[in-house]
Amino acid sequence: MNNCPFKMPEELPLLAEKSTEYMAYESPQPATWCSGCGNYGIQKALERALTLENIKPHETVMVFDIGCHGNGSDKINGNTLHGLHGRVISLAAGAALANPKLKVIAHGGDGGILSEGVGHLVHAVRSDYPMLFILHNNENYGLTTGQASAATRKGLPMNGSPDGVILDPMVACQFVMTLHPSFVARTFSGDLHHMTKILRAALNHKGFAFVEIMQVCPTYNKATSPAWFWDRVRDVEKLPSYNPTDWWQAMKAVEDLDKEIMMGVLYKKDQPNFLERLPNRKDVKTALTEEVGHHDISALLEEMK
Ligand SMILES: Cc1ncc(C[n+]2csc(CCOP(=O)(O)OP(=O)(O)O)c2C)c(N)n1
Repeated sequence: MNNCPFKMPEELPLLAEKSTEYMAYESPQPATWCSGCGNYGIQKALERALTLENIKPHETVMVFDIGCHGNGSDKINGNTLHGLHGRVISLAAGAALANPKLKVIAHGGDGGILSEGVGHLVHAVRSDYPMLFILHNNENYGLTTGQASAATRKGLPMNGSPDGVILDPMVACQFVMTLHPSFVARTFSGDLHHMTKILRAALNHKGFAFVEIMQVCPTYNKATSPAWFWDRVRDVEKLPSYNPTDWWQAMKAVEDLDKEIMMGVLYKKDQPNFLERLPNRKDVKTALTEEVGHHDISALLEEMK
């Protein structure tokens, strides 16, 4: 068992040179998460990934769902906003389609995204909207104090289900794989280096990049801990014959969340994204936001009287 697995991140020297830019994402707001919460690392990894990809705060739109992770909206500098619980993907997709020149990043929890807003996830994957979506999977509804979500492990006593959860958990990556996505990745909130690498890959994907971050929740999720994850996570990049363009191989890799948890870019394919497929946007160089004009409709309104 590896309780304190220190890894020297290979981006560190590069990041040191970029320290001023890295600081551009720092917000003056104090963090309000519990001690040991995975959200600290996730936010830091995102700041690092954006900096290393030379994306400036003003070039981003970061949309947060309602939840513990959503409290990150004022803890990072950039164009940030909060949506309705479970509906973050549709809000972010609107921004991504209106102005594809911005880097749109949506954050959601397993509670809101795998239940209330699951329909939005389904159609965002099918549509291949040009955006990054980060699933903060702490396997419970954190902000409302630890109720079972669709991702909570079977048998675990939770607030609201003290005798233990009676259903099998939904495996988020497996569910997304069935929708024939263009990018699926999984990483772990305890591994800043791996999260940064995966978020960088996702930021470079032109369609809907689905990134699940297995997130420790020391307050409400007693099933997993950093040590529990370190014992189980396996990087597919280190497997001799892993091919992330092989849908069947990815389907098999994603299913186990108990013994060997596969991490990395699990599946990707290149295809025209939603905007590239739209016939009426073909060869259009401007963004919708640049095409907004003022139109006088008073005559039309008069006609309708
Ligand atoms: C439509 C709607 N349903 C429920 C709520 C109450 N609510 C707010 S946050 C939250 C829990 C969020 O859990 P999750 O999405 O997993 O995010 P986490 O807090 O774990 O990061 C709930 C149930 C709400 N605000 N709106």
